Amino acid sequence: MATEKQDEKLATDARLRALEQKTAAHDTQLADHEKRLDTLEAGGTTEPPDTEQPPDTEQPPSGGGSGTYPSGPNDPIFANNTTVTGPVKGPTTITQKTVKAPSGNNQPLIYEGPWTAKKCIFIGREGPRLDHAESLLEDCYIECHGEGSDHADGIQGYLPGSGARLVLRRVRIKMVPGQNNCGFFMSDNGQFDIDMEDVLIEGGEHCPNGAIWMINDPGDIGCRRVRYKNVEFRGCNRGTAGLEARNGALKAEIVEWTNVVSNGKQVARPY
Ligand SMILES: [Ca+2]
Repeated sequence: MATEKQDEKLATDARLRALEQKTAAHDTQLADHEKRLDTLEAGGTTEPPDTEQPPDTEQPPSGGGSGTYPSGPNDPIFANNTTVTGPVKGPTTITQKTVKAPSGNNQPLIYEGPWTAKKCIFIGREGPRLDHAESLLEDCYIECHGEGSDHADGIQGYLPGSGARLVLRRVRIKMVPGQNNCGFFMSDNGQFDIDMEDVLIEGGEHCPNGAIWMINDPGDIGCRRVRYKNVEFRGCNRGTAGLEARNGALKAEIVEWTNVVSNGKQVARPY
């Protein structure tokens, strides 16, 4: 069971990571400026500095994604849902629930797996959390936006070394403007096994770590296995559809790569 202290540590760790990323970006910019200054002082000319890519402001039309995920919170499949106040703690199975966090609460809307959610809506500051064993989202809509000092994720994986597995079938994740981190964030050496079919993750332009982040570093393997079938990412700006192995880290095993779309374009299987 997570304690408040553990939760505080998660929030602190997330803030530290965000600051480290900002610091690294500033170091790169500073080095670039120094190099240009050296060149100018030596009588040379320089190109204008690299500018960051502007965020995506338009949502491109579906570029071949499945289209079989829920259309939104008003999709008829949710017509008989009953509302519950989160967070929901597992192990548990919930069906036809609309889970909302109480005011002021930024706990994951469902966590302490294994958990299963079918025909559910999750709306709040922090989406479902993958931690233990195998969890399933089927016919679900998730909408998140962070507040205050949050680092909100549509779905996050957190439990170092857990090796937990998450299966998504017909799931739509929407990040709306706020204090967000990422649409789908697997990190902290969770070594997760991710299986997605008929999934849309959008709102990456509202997240500093994009629509999906499953980037592996040595000693920090967020994802060890992935299956993508009919998945679409909008505003994705990290790795190849979220995947990257940096500095010789383990490459995630790709079980299947079918119809992977990022910002309206097919993404080729990287290896
Ligand atoms: Ca988070």
